[in-house]
Amino acid sequence: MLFGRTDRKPIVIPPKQVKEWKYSVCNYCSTGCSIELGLDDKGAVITSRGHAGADVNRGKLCIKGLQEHELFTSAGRGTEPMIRNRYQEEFQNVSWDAALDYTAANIKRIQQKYGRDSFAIVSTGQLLTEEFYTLGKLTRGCIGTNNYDGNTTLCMASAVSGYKRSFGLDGPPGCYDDFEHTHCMMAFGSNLPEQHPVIYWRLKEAREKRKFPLIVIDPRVTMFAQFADIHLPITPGTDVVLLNAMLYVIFRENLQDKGYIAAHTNNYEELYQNVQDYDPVKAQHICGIDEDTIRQVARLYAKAPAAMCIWTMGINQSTHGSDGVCNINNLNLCTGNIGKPGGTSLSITGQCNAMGTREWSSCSGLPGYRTLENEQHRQEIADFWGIDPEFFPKSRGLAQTDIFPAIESGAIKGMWLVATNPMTSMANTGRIRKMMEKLDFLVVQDCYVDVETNQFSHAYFPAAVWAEKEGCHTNTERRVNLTRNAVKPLGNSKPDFWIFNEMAKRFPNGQKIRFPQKPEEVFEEMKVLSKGADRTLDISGMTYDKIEAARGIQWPFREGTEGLKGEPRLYGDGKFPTGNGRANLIVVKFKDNNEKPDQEFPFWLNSGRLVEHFHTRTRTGKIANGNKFSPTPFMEMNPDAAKKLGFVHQQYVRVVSKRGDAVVMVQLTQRVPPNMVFIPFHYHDCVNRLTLGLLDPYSRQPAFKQCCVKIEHVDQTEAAQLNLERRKY
Ligand SMILES: Nc1nc2c(c(=O)[nH]1)N[C@H]1C(S)=C(S)[C@@H](COP(=O)(O)OP(=O)(O)OC[C@H]3O[C@@H](n4cnc5c(=O)[nH]c(N)nc54)[C@H](O)[C@@H]3O)O[C@H]1N2
Ligand SMILES: Nc1nc2c(c(=O)[nH]1)N[C@H]1C(S)=C(S)[C@@H](COP(=O)(O)OP(=O)(O)OC[C@H]3O[C@@H](n4cnc5c(=O)[nH]c(N)nc54)[C@H](O)[C@@H]3O)O[C@H]1N2
Ligand code: SF4
Ligand SMILES: [Mo]
Repeated sequence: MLFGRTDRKPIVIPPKQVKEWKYSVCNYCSTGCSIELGLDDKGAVITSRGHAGADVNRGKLCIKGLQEHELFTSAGRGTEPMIRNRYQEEFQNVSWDAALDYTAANIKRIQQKYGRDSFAIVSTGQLLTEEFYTLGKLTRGCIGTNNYDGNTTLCMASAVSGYKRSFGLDGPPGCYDDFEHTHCMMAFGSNLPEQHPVIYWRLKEAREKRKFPLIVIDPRVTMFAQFADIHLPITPGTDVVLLNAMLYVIFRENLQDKGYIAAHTNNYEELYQNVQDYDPVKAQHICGIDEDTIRQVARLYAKAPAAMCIWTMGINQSTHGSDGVCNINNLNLCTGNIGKPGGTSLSITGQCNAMGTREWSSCSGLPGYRTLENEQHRQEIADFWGIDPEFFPKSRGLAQTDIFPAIESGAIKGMWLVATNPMTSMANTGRIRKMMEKLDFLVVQDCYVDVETNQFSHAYFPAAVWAEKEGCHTNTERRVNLTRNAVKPLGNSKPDFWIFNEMAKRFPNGQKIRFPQKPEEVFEEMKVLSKGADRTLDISGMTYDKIEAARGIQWPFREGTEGLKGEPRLYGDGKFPTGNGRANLIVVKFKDNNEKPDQEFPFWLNSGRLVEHFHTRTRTGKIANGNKFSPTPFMEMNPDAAKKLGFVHQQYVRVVSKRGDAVVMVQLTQRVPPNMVFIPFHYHDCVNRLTLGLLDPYSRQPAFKQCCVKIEHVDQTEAAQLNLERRKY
């Protein structure tokens, strides 16, 4: 009874009398699938389908996209603004004006008493780009706090930082079409078939046409690893060592692209010297991949006419995240594999619009990849918005992972959380809870009133979701795509865009800066700011209608461009925005700084995702069958390790780290090695009670995937009871 479905319902295929189809883009992962929403004659969304004419997904959707139309009326949606004086009191439903006034007054009170930066704003990768730009205007231009960041620090920050260090600018240089041209692919720390199923389908199709080697680097035998030609079960956190050892072999055997290196890179000598310390004979003992395999893979990669790397969280979420990205770029620069068809570094982005926030939200700088450190950029934006440039800080403030500790130390007193759920998604949630409790004032803006962070809030703003709104997303391959407004926001919930506009009216600069009433007008503003021959992120040739007609357009797409096709790749001309036009080869050294298994805590704790769930399950936990595939928090464990400790399949256990404990059900599988366990991070009060989250020094991204634990027996009846209690969906 405890495992599996509790309320069985017969499968009923609903009659689907669609009157109209509305164009949209999936709001989960960054693959960027085009979805058509089917509306009945009363205007209700009753079904969805993948858009057959979209280049990205060509009619396909994964399980999450197929069920996404059920979101609009799913359980737990927030429909009324609410406020309270203390976080343990009862909430009161109030009007939007009252909730906004109350929040604005608290922001001002805190800023006046403790300084502007004492109020923090933490956002997300899941709003529409026009909303990000508007939030940036509000935060940078009106509220004026420098402690403004997004959950992309938990996600893509290392990729951003690595791109900037290597190429001078953020932005993935490759695209999905590269699969059609490559002769060798290395995939680092990505479980593509589960986490980006439609990108995987594109890759699979390309490999069926033209067999090329796929090398998957992952400590687990993931689904992706099972489909690979070569699987490298790397020791956690040591990808940089493998890459340095590959470069050692490539230089030793003269396989590098000398012409490309000479014409288009800086710092080759230093890189060459550094990798001399990473002879595979030595490196194999650190990264766990034997010396012959390292040589074989290095030769395969360097000799391929075009070779590419993709990567996701196995690289980014590491104390060497930014360095790992730079080292992937080093490999590609040294083999002449940047900006050519099939030869590239392509970060697979996480959230649907993590790219949009990087481009336009002003989280780490100013709109359109401008920086706070650059005086000219500050002036340009101040002039465009009509405010004094002195209102802007002259360098970036804290990242999300530094904002939370600043609550602990007393520097930050108030916070606005927009579309993120740190009580479940940040490392060491026991500590995060204390920080949340310490806040003088917290406002939570989320589509779901039952989101865990709301337990600690003083004000709650019910947000509209997905196609209740209108605007753009940018996907992994820089493709800007459009969601048309299909339905009205549920109840009294409002688009995030509207909420930001209304909040702006409550600050003096909100009178000076223009806040357009329609997302499309905001897009026009962004186009103006994106224009310029020296700007890579140029969207000035796009319009909503063109985007919809093309089913998404890749940037750069400059004003006057004929047709509907943007640039598929960046840096094809070998010119990089670094100052002297050359890419930087970055010296990467391995520091052995992770918490590692020892006698007391003998297992590596790894964490990640499942295909049927998205993040903290505020959405997928409540719709269709998603929750029925994995109803119980579980842990993958190797059968040999379990046998030694006397655990059997489907037994509950307590997992303990130096931070806390979590009760999970054991799933015995050879997917993980005997010294590792893996727990999906979707469940509240689960894996992030255990994680350490050491930070990458450049990107401030947490190493969610490396720490150590021990495993203990628990009373089965008690554990089952606990599990029932926390199953709210
Ligand atoms: N179904 C579903 N899809 C999603 C999401 C979701 O929640 N659900 N979330 C989206 C988001 S925001 C993101 S960021 C992406 C994440 O997409 P992925 O990064 O593909 O997913 P994860 O499962 O987090 O991690 C990938 C792999 O990294 C491996 N790994 C751990 N440590 C190391 C290491 O040291 N080196 C290497 N090479 N690998 C390591 C893990 O074993 C794991 O299999 O997925 C996106 N897509
Ligand atoms: N242990 C471990 N922890 C991890 C990871 C891991 O691999 N392991 N991965 C990390 C990564 S890569 C990520 S990206 C983070 C994700 O962490 P979070 O961002 O905290 O997770 P989500 O559940 O996506 O939270 C998004 C919230 O936004 C709400 N929402 C959705 N759409 C809208 C909207 O349009 N408007 C508003 N206002 N709200 C909306 C949702 O209901 C949800 O509550 O987790 C990180 N945490
Ligand atoms: S692959 Fe990603 S974008 Fe496509 S339907 Fe699935 S979750 Fe949505
Ligand atoms: Mo992510």
